[in-house]
Amino acid sequence: MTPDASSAADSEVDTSKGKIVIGFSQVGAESDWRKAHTLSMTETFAGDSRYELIIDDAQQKQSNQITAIRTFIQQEVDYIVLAPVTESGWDTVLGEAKEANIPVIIVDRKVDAPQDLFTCWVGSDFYLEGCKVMEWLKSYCDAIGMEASDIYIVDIQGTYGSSAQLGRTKGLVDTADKYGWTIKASESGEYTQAKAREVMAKMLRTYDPINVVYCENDNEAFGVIEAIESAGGTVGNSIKYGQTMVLSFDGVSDQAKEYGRIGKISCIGECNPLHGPRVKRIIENIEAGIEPEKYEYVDEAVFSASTTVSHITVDHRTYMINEIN
Ligand code: GYE
Repeated sequence: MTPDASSAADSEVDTSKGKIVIGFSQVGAESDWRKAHTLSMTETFAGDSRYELIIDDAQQKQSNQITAIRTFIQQEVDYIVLAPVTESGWDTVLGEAKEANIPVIIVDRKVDAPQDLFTCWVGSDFYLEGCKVMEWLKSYCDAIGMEASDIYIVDIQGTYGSSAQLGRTKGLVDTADKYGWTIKASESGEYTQAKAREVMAKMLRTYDPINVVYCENDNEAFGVIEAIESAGGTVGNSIKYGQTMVLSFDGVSDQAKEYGRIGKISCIGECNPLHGPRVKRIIENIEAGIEPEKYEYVDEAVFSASTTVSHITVDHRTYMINEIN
């Protein structure tokens, strides 16, 4: 934790210096993406003496997030920033923040609460991310002459009920339906390497063949690769010749980039965690009397080291496939 960031447990917040006090309820630290997201927030605000950032780590529990928000309300913070673990279950506590006249900025995953209960949301289009990676798979399979009937996919899902899981799973399911692919199994790896490894090891014992593993984040991909390799398999693009293809999302950590470069992960749908500057811009606009956009989507790329597919199209928009750097 940085010098200017304090814990929600310190219930006294000093507003006397005229600082803008932000209470940030973070989901946890389950993945490299999440750590980069927290760092983006601390780096953005800790270096700026006009702000005080209070961070609460909810350790994946919505009940902890609700408690943190109630503490922020008691502390009379100026803004609440919420990175919600799941979409549902926020109406009551957001109503309390509204009652207290504290603007609530939602980041990353969405809430399914009525729109008047929060100020705005900024994050990624998770459904689009899923569709992009699956369109890459379609173009790749066409290029190597792989029939739909020869593709056997398993889905290592994210935290159930989170926008990232719901959107990425739907992107997979809709595209698989469109092209007649079989999804043999779906189970949550909870966005962690350890859980994904365990789930994949079980799937390898239960289903045969599996030639594509759709991991809903990079940390899950790391666990999946360990499971496949320790069962004697190899990962890569040569699914025609017995390899298992790993697909994933984020593209944030050095390890994910390295795996992308050497082809252990065949395609990565970028998910951008750098929300600190975006939240700051939103707050500065609100302070200046400018109403923020209700929903702000971040533009994201698709990465693959393979040059077999140069571009894909989703919903009439074309995306170039980028090299990983
Ligand atoms: O992809 C995953 C993380 O909600 C976008 O959560 C986020 C997801 C991200 O733990 O790595």
